Amino acid sequence: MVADNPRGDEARTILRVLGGEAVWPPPVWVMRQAGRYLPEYLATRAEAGSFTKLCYTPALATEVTLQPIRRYGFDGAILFSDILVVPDALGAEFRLDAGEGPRLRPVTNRAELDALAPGLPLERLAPVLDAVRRIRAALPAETTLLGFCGAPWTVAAYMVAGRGTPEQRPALDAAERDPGFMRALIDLLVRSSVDYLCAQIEAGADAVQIFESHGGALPDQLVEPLSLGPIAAIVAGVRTRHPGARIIVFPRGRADRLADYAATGASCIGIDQHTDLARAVAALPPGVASQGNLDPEVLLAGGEALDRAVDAVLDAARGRPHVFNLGHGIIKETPVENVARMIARVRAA
Ligand code: 1CP
Repeated sequence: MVADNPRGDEARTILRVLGGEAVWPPPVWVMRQAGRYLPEYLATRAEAGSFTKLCYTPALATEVTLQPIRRYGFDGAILFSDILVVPDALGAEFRLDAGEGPRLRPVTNRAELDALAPGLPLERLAPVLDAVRRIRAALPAETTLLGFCGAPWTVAAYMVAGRGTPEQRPALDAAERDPGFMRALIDLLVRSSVDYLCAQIEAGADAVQIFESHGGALPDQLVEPLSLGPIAAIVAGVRTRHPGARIIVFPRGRADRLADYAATGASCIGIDQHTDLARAVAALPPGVASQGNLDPEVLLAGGEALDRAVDAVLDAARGRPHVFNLGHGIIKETPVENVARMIARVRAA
């Protein structure tokens, strides 16, 4: 099979699920699977000295992307990078200092927006794209490589505040005070995301995920203009250049609008742990895959509680296209053996 199909698409079970096939047992990967719960990640990060150096040094980004694949044989690898490399490339100066969250130069008005690049300077992301090529070349044929970006609203929330904030208040205030500014910022991020995701696909990403991690902070009336519309524009823009592109949309905190997120053209919808999975999948059209939902706290706890939670996800997803994953990123205190236990149970389904 692989001989007839050098890209190995047929062997890549996540890609088959994203194409609407109910592969069973479901393929598995974990959000933030390359990260601080892994001793080998901590060692590489300490050697690198800074998080941005890890992101922008192709050999290091490749190494940490591959670490969880070597340890667990996940069905998917996700590029080690961050959603904030896009504002960084635009000129907003991303850094992550020890013990603090991410920091950017805040963009709060038209003048500060006009000081950024008018479109994504892709050459500034050349090391990331180089990492994508190296990772694809190093991965087993059956492992799906996922690229990603943040959804415009989620990225804008960091850009306006210059940092993470609990309820995205600075960005919500900006949207209210100056809707024209917010529209222009979102539009820049839509165009940048299309270029960035297409470049990742051209470098070897098999599929891409759009993280709307702060979707839940939006009041109802802003979901369409600031989240659904921009995501639909990215999906359409990517498919103009790559008609078959497989795209996962993760609208965290938006259990109320899952069918609307599916209508953006997404191949798959990520489901957070606060959503009832059976009800969520009932809201999706049959050809649209689902992903996620296992509570990261239960993975942290492990034991029989973990087994029961894994079974509950499997029961709700049985018979439909589903990618096994968490409802959000893995918690850094998670024991490595709990991840092995979870994968073994999924694969025995
Ligand atoms: O080593 C460290 O201390 C850095 C911690 C860290 C890591 C491991 C950050 C800083 N980013 C990452 C990697 C990362 N970020 C990946 C890699 C691939 C993976 O294994 O999943 C991905 C996909 C992201 C995406 C990302 N960055 C999101 C969306 C996903 C999510 O978690 O909701 C968000 C919101 C960010 C911003 C960000 N970057 C880092 C942190 C700690 C944060 C969140 C900060 C906050 O909101 O306060």
